[in-house]
Amino acid sequence: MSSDRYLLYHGLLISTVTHTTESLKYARAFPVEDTDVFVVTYPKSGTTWMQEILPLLLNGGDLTPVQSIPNWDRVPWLEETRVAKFVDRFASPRGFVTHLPYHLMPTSLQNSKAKVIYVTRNPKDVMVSSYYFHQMACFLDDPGTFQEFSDKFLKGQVLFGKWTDHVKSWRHTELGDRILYTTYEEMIQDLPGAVRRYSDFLGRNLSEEVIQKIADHCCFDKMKTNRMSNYSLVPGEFMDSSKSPFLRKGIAGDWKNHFTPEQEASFSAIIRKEMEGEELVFPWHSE
Ligand code: PPS
Repeated sequence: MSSDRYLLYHGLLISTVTHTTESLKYARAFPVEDTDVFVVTYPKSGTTWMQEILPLLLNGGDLTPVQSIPNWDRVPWLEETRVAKFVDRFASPRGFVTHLPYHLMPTSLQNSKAKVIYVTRNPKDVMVSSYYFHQMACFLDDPGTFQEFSDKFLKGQVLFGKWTDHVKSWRHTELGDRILYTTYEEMIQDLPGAVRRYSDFLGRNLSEEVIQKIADHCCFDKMKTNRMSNYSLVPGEFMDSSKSPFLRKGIAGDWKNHFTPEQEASFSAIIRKEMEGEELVFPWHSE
């Protein structure tokens, strides 16, 4: 592993291209406002998708921000360096994304009234998506073979550590009804239904017409051609989309095109063992 590409923060590997020790400290000390909304994801679980959906939920379906502001400034990552530069000018209600585990979130979150939407995705699809992302993101180490990357993924030697630790950390919070759990697969299956659930959770009370407008705008094909969301604004020296586009396939179950039956069995057995006792039921369990 190339040491200048990553820093270690509480045992988690984090990219130095967008984070510093200071930005991570900043996130921890961040003064959360009661109206803030945090979308939390393990990487490659639907972050960019929610950066499209959330502003539309918060502004009642006005497409202006998603057509004029890049996703990373529209709904910034709490832990990245950029956020400190413009957060003072950010109008409430503010939307953030973060890949942080619960215990590294701002200490002010707990006593605020801020809300959290936690998005989970089938770890096998997360791994596949991340494998391609490592091929196109020039600031990350080459993933090696699929098997090598899968081994690293299961050991947590990847960005933001182990998938299982992340998911578990967010199941044991003191946030009560201020956290909503959703999945990438729920969005794939019924995007208008998912958007309606998020709208109700955030108390937005949006009409069916607006819900449908948001869902229509946030479909994969529209986002793929939205220059503010498809990462085409990022210079080729950082992301080489000829190797793999950032918005790659946008489906559930692509793992079936990549895992051998043996790889699938051993991957699933490890995840199942680490999730023992959690009694979580995810859409992909019935596959
Ligand atoms: S990151 O790097 O953590 O911000 O990546 P993240 O945005 O979480 O995940 C990228 C994957 O999400 C897919 N995506 C979508 N799928 C379906 N519909 C929509 N609208 C959508 N937007 C993003 C994206 O294609 C990546 O998944 P894969 O499987 O690689 O296609």
